[in-house]
Amino acid sequence: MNLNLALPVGTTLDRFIMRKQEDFPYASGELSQLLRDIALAGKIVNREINRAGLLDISGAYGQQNVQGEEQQKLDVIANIRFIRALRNGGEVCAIISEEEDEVIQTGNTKGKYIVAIDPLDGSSNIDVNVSIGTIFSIYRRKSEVGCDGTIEDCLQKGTEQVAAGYVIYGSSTMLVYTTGHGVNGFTYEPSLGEFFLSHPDIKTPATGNVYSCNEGGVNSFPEGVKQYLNYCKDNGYSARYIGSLVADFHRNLLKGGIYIYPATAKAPNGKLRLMYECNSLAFIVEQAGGKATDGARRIMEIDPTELHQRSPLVIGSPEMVDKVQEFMQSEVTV
Ligand code: P6P
Repeated sequence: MNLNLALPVGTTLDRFIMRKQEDFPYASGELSQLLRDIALAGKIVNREINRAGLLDISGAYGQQNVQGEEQQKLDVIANIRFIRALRNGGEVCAIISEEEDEVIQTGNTKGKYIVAIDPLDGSSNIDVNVSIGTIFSIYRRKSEVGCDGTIEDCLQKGTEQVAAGYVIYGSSTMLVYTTGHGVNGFTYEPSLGEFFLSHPDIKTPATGNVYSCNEGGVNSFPEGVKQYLNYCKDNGYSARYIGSLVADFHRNLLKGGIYIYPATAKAPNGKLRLMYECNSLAFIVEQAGGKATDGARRIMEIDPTELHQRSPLVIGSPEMVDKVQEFMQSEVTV
């Protein structure tokens, strides 16, 4: 199988998916169709975001989500759009969404896949025109087809992911995803309604000099994280924190760097969600040569027990993640 067949920049997403499927003679096309369904929803959400300032769809929705966070109108719209695309696509039997308390059964009992999704992460940035993103993971169901997805189908370790990706709605809109054979980035051309391969076979630099962390909570950070942040300052690193995970992650993925959201007094288990933020980005970063831990354990080895459980996250260039771990371990031995 020529998995590393390099397709030229400018290849459309559709053609890329089709050619990659040819590398798997037994692939029956469902995962390919599922990726297309996600791309379609990303195009629709992109259009809504770009019009938000003109229509009354920005700002708060007036309700809170399962996390107790103020839902933004575009959060709700994105959630509806992705659920509808996945339901209509027919490949997904159940969905975990940041915006929904419980598992969403799509009614596609023959669907082979589960999707865990944050439909619009960083949405508090919508009104101030900062990049935001959709983050997703795809798992194969463990239960037999023919019935609803089960909680066991949904609570799978990150190592069980068959695909993961994100859509970043920024100065340009990009879809970046992996199916376990490298990471590829596609840039959206709205005038043509197509995603085109623009970042083939993304590899993250082994190290970098950018650290992304909200140091407002530093007084309650673990000692090892505090020491690592001081190490960054002593070595003249640059602090870059957009407050939008997908934006910080994407920059660090391409240029090298590290994103840290540790356990804090306000978020004793970290703020970010394991199933549709940490695992998704961990799969991508590992496929690009990077690392993702909770400060000690590999993110993708964590056994989930709750749909919306949180985890501390240390993710990015492998040498930088290792350095954090060094400080965290020395904290333990002190
Ligand atoms: P804080 C957005 O709410 C988010 O989930 C990530 O996108 C972002 O990196 C983080 O939380 C920001 O959290 O506590 O720094 O405002």
